[in-house]
Order: sequence, then structure tokens, then C-alpha cells
Amino acid sequence: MNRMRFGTLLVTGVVALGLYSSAWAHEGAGEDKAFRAAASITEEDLEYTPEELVVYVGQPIRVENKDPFEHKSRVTLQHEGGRLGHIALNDHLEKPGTSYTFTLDKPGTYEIRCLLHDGMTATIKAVE
Ligand SMILES: [Cu+2]
Repeated sequence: MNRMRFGTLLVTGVVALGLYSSAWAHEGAGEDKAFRAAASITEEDLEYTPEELVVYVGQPIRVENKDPFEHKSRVTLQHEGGRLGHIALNDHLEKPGTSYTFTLDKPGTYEIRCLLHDGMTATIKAVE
């Protein structure tokens, strides 16, 4: 292979990698699979936003309480049919104006629920 041909292959590879990364970004599962910046959930007006979040296993998930009162979150694995399983985050108290970060170690669909406010829930899907 001559030098010119190698250069062309290299450029093609970099472009292909770029397209691959941006395709993932559009999936809503983080910006770049290699980088895995923190995904973000806010607690505001008695709601989690977004209502459905897709993250990678091991990707940091940052939860920020923007309400002037406390929330208490429990994150639970949800089996087919809605049955709840393993608790991934156990009753974490969030003071007003604070944030914290956790990760999910197994793929699956999880429910995040506030134990202090009825109906305050959202879904987190962890993919590999
Ligand atoms: Cu709450």
C-alpha cells in the first residue's frame, strides 16, 4: 500500500467514526459512546425531567433538585409486565438545590420514583 492510499483510508475511517458517534447522539443515549458524559435528570415542580431517559450501563446519571423542598428518590429495576425488582438506588434524600450522581450497572428498564410525592416518577433505560 502506498502512502497516498493509506492517507485516504485513514481519512475515510475518521469520517466513518464521526458519523457513527453522531448516530449514537441522536439515539439520546449520551454524546459519544467512548466519552459518556453525564446524563441529566432534574427535579422541578414535582416532576422528573425528562420523563424517559436512555443511558449506557455505567454512564453517570446526574440528578439535580431545582425545587425549594426535598425529594427522596428510589430507582428500581422493572421487569416485563411492570413487576419491580432489584433496587439500584436506595431512598436517596435530595436537599433543595443539590445534585448527586449515580450509575446503573445492569441493562434494563428502571423506574425512578420520589417516595415523598405521589405520582412523581420517570423511566430510565440502561443499554449496553
Ligand atoms: Cu419528591
